Amino acid sequence: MLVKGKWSADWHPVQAKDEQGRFLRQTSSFRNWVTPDGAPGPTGEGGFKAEPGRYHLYVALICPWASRTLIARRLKRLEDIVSLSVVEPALTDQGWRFGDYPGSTPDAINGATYMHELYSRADPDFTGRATVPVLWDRQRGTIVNNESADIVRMFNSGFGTLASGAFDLYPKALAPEIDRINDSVYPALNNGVYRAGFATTQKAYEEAFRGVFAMLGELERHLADRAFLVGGQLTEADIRLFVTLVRFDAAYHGLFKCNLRRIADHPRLQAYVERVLAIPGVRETVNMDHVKRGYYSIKALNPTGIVPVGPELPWLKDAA
Ligand SMILES: N[C@@H](CCC(=O)N[C@@H](CS)C(=O)NCC(=O)O)C(=O)O
Repeated sequence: MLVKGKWSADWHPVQAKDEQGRFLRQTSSFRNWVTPDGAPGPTGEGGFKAEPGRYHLYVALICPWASRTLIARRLKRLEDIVSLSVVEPALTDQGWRFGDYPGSTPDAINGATYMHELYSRADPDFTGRATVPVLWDRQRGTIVNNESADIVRMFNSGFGTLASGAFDLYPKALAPEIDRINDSVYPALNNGVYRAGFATTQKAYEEAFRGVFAMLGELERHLADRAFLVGGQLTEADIRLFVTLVRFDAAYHGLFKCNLRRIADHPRLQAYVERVLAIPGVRETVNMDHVKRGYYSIKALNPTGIVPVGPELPWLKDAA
């Protein structure tokens, strides 16, 4: 992580934990918003007007949070408006690195080798982890926002008429229900799998494990008479659930010890994953090689770095 803008090698994925051994995720620290006219958004300051070619998105294909933003960028047809860099799948001793691993790109905008260079460029005193995703402003040479939930909403409506595509990912009428679902799916499942995987006590692990499978059961029931989570249409709630489900059998079931059942054992969730994957553009954002290589490179959980060959995922072909 960075300490006052300098890289500190004293890094460990389970470093942040509470006194019960529970994994704690760092809160995001850049919270400005791109808006059609540059007015301030719900948090942060103004001055970030939507303009073609001004903003750049940094992602890791292993990362579910970054993948949310990648899907939203594609569905809102912002690929020509917001450019993209993809880091290599394995976290190095200096965090995310740009390179030539297949499916990765160099940093054509800032010429950085490591993601942390962008954080210290944006804030020379930054202390914290250099996480993805990052939305970068080329004009002001700084990070606009590093919170995926915000970036998804910015891509949905902050770019005004520069965005197109048939989706409204956060329709006003559905917002309360979307927020309600997000608020229960995030702690129990999206972050719950990490809390199981990075727990350092049996109690913390079991607590997270139970939450994960209770939520999967609840969602399996919820989807009995619905194609999507809210309002019969794809919304951000689906994007946020999908990125976790699509990684589950290949990464969380084994490495994070979430092994009571697979998604493949939940017929409705399995069909739901396939339904979302069939939406044009979504499949191209999923790269299972990056996902497996990335998760299984976490040394604290897998010291040998050996990447399992399975499981077979017939419903998913690499396309990214
Ligand atoms: N709140 C952030 C979380 C992002 C996050 O935790 N990203 C992870 C990858 S999945 C990361 O970059 N970790 C690097 C590190 O912790 O050093 C968001 O949703 O955007």
